[in-house]
Amino acid sequence: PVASEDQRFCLREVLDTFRLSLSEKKEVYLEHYVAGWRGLVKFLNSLGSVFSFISKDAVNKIQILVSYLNGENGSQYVTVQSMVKYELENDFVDQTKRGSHPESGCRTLLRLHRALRWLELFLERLRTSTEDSKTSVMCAEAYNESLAQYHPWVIRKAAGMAFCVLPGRSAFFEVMNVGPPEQVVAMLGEALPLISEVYQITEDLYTQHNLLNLP
Ligand code: 1Q0
Repeated sequence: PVASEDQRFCLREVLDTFRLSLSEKKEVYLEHYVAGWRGLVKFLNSLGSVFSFISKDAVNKIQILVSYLNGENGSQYVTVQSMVKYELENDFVDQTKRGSHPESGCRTLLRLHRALRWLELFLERLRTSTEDSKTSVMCAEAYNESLAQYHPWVIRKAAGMAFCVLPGRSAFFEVMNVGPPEQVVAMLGEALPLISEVYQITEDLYTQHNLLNLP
C-alpha cells in the first residue's frame, strides 16, 4: 500500500536530502535540510511512542522553519546563509535573552544543528560497531558528548530512559531499510561525510556571526 510505503523510513532517502542540501557554493538549502530532519523523525516514530516527546519537539522546530520558508519572506530563507543575513540585518533574533523574537529561524535551526552533531557521533559509532555493540550505549555516549550539555536534568533523564528501550543493533539496522548489515555500514560511510560537511558549514557560519549560544 502506497500510504504505508510513504511512512517507511529509508536511510537512502535521508542521505539524498542531505546531499541535496549542499549548494555548489557550499551553502545549505533550508528546504532540503528540513526534509532531512523529516526523514529522521519518520525513523524515530517507527521506534515507538516512547520517543514521541523527542519527535514532537523536532516536528515543532521543522514547522517553524517551514512556515518561514513558505511565508511572504520565503525567498530570504532559501539557504541558511541567507536566513542568517536576513534575520540579523532586520533585528529578528533575540541575542542574549528571549524577548520579542523567541522563535527566530536562527535559534530554531541552532537546536537542530546541535542535534545534528549528536547524529554524526551516533552514526559514526553505529558504523564502526560490532555485532555485540549496544545501540543504547552508543546513543547515550553520543548524546553525552553533544546535546546533553544544552539540556536540563529532566530532559537528560527522560532521554536516558528512552535510549534504554532502543532496539538492538540488528533490529535497528533492519528499520533503516537498506539491506544486510554490510550494506548499512557502507551507506553510513557514505552518509557521514555529507552530514559532517553540512554540520561544519553551519557551525562555521554560526561561529562567524556569534550565534552559537542563542537563547
Ligand atoms: C534513535 C534515538 C533518538 C534519540 C534522539 C536523541 C536526542 C534526544 C533529545 C531529547 C530532546 C527532547 C525534547 C526537547 C528538547 C528541547 O528543550 C530542546 C531545546 O529546544 P528549546 O526550544 O527548548 O530551546 N530541543 C532540542 O534539543 C532539539 C532536539 C531534536 C532532536 C531530534 C531527534 C530526531 C531524531 C532522530 C532519529 C535519528 C535516528 C538515527 C538513525 C537513523 C539513521 C540515519
